[in-house]
Parts: sequence; C-alpha cells; structure tokens
Amino acid sequence: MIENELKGLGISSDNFGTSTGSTWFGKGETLNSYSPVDGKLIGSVKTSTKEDYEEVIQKAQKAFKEWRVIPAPKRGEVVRQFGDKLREKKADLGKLVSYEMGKSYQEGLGEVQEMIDICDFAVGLSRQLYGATIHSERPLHRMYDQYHPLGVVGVISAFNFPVAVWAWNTCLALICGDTVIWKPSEKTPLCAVACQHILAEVLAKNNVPEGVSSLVVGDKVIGELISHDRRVALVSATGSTRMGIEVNKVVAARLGKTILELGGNNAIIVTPDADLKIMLTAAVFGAVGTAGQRCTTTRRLIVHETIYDKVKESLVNAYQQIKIGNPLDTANHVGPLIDTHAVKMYTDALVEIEKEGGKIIVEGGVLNGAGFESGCYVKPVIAEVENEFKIVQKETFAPILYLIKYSGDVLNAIDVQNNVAQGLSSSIMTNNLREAELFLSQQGSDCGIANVNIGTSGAEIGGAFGGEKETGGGRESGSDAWKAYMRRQTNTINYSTEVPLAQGIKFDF
Ligand code: UN1
Repeated sequence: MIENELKGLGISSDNFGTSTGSTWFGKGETLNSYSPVDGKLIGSVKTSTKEDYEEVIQKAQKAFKEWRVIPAPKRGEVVRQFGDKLREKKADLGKLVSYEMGKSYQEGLGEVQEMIDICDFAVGLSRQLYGATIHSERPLHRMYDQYHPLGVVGVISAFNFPVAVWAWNTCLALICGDTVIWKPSEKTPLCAVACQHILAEVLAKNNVPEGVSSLVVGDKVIGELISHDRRVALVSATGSTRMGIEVNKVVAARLGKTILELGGNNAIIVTPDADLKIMLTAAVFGAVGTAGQRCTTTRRLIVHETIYDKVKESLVNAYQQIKIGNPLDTANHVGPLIDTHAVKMYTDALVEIEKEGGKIIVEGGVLNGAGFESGCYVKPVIAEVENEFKIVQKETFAPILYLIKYSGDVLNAIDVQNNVAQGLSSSIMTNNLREAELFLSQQGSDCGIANVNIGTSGAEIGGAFGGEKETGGGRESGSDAWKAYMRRQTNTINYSTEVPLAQGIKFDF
C-alpha cells in the first residue's frame, strides 16, 4: 500500500530511530507502527535509550555553538532548500501521513503544504529578526534591543499533526540559530523518520554540523528527559492538557521556557444573521475533518433559538451524506481514529452524554466488516447537550459535535462559548457587524484564535497559533511567534566622554 512512497522517501529499511542528522542509531526496543487505515504493520523504528538521548543532547549543544554564528539569512537559505525538497516529496509524504495517522489524503497533502508554507515564511523571516531602537534619556547614548539564538529547543509533538507542527517549530528555531531535538508521538514514528531524513539530507549538503536537527523516538520517558534537562532552553509541547501541566511544572521548576499548545474545546456561534450555507460547510468540516482529531476541531455549535431547528435539520442532512472509509480514497470524507484506545474514548463519551441527559440526534457506532478491519472507524455523532455537562467541558478527540441552544443577545452566546476551561479556537457566523465586532472585542471570545464567517480549524501558518487558559498560552508558527525561540537583549552604548547615570542620579567621588 505504501512501499513505493517509503522508497521514495528513502526510509524503506528498519534502520531508523535516533538521529543527529546523517547518522542513525538507537539501542532501545523496536517500535512497530501499525496503520489505523487497515491495521497493517507499516514498519519498525528503533527507540532511543537514555544513553542515546545523552549523545543527542551533547551533539545538539556542540552544534549550537557553530550554528548560531552562521548568519541568519544563510540559515534561511538552508530552510529554503528544505522547502524545495518538501515540494518534491509532497505526494509521498502526504500519503505516509494519511496512511500512518489516518487523516484523508487531501489533509495529508495539506499538512505537507503547511510545512512548505512555514519554510517560505521562515526564509523571509531570516532577514527580519529585528528589535527596536530606543531613544536614550542620556546624551550621546544609543539604546536598542536585539534577539540572539536561544540554544537547544525540545519539540514534543502529537500524532494528529505528525509532520506540520514539528516543521512550524523547527523552521523557526533553525533560522533563529537554535538546534532542535524532536520527540514525535510514538503513534507516528515513520512520519518523523521521513521528515528528519529529508531535512538531514539538506543539512548534510550544506555542511551543517551534526546535531542541528535530531530525532529521539521513544515514549514519555524521553519527553521527561527533555523537560528535566537544563541544557534544553525551550520546550515546545503539543498534546493533552494533562501532559502540558506536567511539562510546565518540570520546566518551570528549572526556570526554562515553554510553548504549550494543548487541548481545545472550540465553538462556532451561529446567530440569526448567519449565512447558513457558509455555516454548514464550516461546521461539518470543522467537526468531522481529521475524524475530529484536530486541536482546532469544532466541538460545540452554539445556535440561536430562532434558527436552531433549521440549523439542526441541515446538519443532520449533511451528516447523512458523509462517507466513512479508507482515507486514501478521495471519495471518503472521514477516515479512522488513530487507534482502538481512541475508539474507546469515543464510545465512553457517547455513554457519558446520555447519562448526563444529552440527546444523540445523529447516532454513532464503531464500524466493522470489510474495509474496517482495523477497528478504528467510527460514525460522526451530533448530540444536543447543555454546556455545563462534564463531558461537554472535556475535549474528546473524536467526531462528536455538541449542539447548544442560546437565546437573546450574542453576549449570551459568547458567555457559553467562553464557559469552558480551554481557549484555543472560536468562531462566529454572522453578517451583523455589531455581533462580529463584539465577538472580537475584549468582551468577546477569550480564545487565542477568533474567526468571523470561517470555521475553527484550518488556521494559516502566517498567524500566531495557540490559545489561552488550559490550552497553555504559547504561540507557534506565524506573526511574531519567532521571538519565543530567541533570547532578548537590551543594549545601551555610551559614546560620550562622561558617565551620566540614568534617572538623574549623581555619584561623585
Ligand atoms: C492541531 O490540531 O494541533 O488549524 C493543529 C488547523 C491546523 C493546525 C491544527 N492548521 O486545523
């Protein structure tokens, strides 16, 4: 199913695991990767031991000393070549993402496109890493701030975006002069191996030292090594809120830096002034795309009572047309969940919904029979609920959409939308200027991402990506997110023949 692509990506043998660039090693146990698409073994990867990790971190530290003095635009040129390589490998890598993770081929390609886009963004940025110049209060003094490379960056990524999230972090870190150690999800190790392999080739061609980009495959023990390690200046972690709290505790205890991109509980508000055609496409894609396994997946739809029945009817209709099946077949809309554990979380959530008094209006269920042998395919569900339900307050990584009714003013809907612990993405469907502006104002959405007339998922790389509250507060990708990957320095230079003190202080002796 995927042999040709693995060959095209240069990773058809089982010799991959830990990597500091061109060399591959790993004395840990073998990790098998099974596809949720058909349950078949795709390949095996060697995991990293503590000793492997030690070798990696030492190389990363050493490489940092060399990498940080290479001019940023030259580092950008290396990232530009990485982007070119990704363009060449887009189809192969997109298919591997689809097959190992289970998202549709279209979405697999989309993820690789995000990698290409962040490369382009980073190349431009490599000539724009600037700070401000400030007028000094002292005569003949100059004051400015500048950004320097930070050090070793640890990237801990999740299965749902097995390649793009690493690229967002890595491309920025590289142009900023940092070195990167990546611990990917154990559920998608081959995607990680493929990415590292592509980048390593580009790095080698440019005589970039070993250790600028490293891969450490392993379980949570590797994540803990990274978090505890004072030699890792910044830990950028994507995953569950539970994991993020742990990482945060450990890294904060050593006063290290973190970027945390954790759970979401994203809602779309649908007001009486909404364009219902736009709403439908945005909501359905937001809820069932990637089988509900995006951090930005639409989990709640908060609909005004006057249009509630109409919206409900159109959604139920649309859900009847959704095709579930092999994600590599472009006729299908929804592929499998990542594994049977995720299926159990989904079925448990359905029980919970009914227990709390919710009403399931589009029935769920696990599919079996021909084409569904992996046991990971589930039916997308719609349930009518109250926002206060415990299950609604939680992020279930599955295609379950909650319908919630609101009445009166849009501020009531905003209250409902904000009344969850997470704060990643949000959106409002309205053609009413007042409603849209209120939603975006300080009384509006409390999320890191707030959209008007588009859904909650599918953020572009040009914007800063991340969220508030239990989502963790970090920002990755576009805008000025790069600043988190650098250390900031304020410089004051005296070119007079006196030493005037600040704040007018006199100190004569
Ligand atoms: C994630 O789910 O962790 O906005 C990232 C989106 C994608 C990224 C999601 N660009 O849906």
